[in-house]
Amino acid sequence: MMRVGRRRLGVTLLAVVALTVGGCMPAGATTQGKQISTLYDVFLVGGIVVAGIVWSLVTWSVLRYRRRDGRLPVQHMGDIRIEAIWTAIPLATVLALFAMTVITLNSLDAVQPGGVNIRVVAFRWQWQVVYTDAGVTDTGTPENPLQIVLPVNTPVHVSLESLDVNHAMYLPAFLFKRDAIPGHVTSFDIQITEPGTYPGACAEFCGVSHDDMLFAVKAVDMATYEAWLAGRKSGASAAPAGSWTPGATPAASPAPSGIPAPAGSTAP
Ligand SMILES: [Cu+2]
Repeated sequence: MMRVGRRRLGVTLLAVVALTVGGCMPAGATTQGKQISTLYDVFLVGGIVVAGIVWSLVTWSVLRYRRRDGRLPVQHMGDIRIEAIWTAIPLATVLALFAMTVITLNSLDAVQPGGVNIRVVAFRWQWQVVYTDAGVTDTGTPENPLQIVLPVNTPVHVSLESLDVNHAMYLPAFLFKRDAIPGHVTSFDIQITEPGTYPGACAEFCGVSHDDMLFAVKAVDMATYEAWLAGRKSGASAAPAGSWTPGATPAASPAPSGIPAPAGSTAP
């Protein structure tokens, strides 16, 4: 009876932990984000197991070997076997986590064949995207934040640059943040798995209007993306139906005056 009760308590605790972890940890809306999420989960579960072992042993030894009747418990000095165990287990744990991290990082940095290319340019205080395959450019404004339209289930090769100071491209739903550094092109791949609109922002304090640097990624299926891009080439509206900014007029926003367009862009 007692054993059934304990088992139920154990199952309930596990369910609570699983729900908490699931609720706190977004899965990532890209294949890369999902890999990062899996790595986070491994670290979190590993941390919970280690904390459980350490706290249990400390609590047990404090209670079991407390001073009783004014006398110290039997004192032990040096035990090679135990010392080897408490050195080997943490070492193996850290090495395993290190190996998994390296494997995940290499996988994240891998460039997939095919796909579409975009150049994202950060400047004080907006974003610009150049769809390099089509020669189409969009620039955000505070009133009309940039919306980067991308196809789902297709590798997207991103070249990220800055025209002035350090900015950072942050997309929480992708579990992704990358610095935009002046004079340095940062390249990475993303592959979005779910259609949807994902808000992003500059995550590097870059000056007085840093908070204007909002943008969004709108992920659509390939057919919609290609039709939209073809429409843009022939001068149609900038964003497909369902733009993320309520009330915003979908129109190609020109680069603000005084902001140099990146080399090769077709910004007006
Ligand atoms: Cu910025």
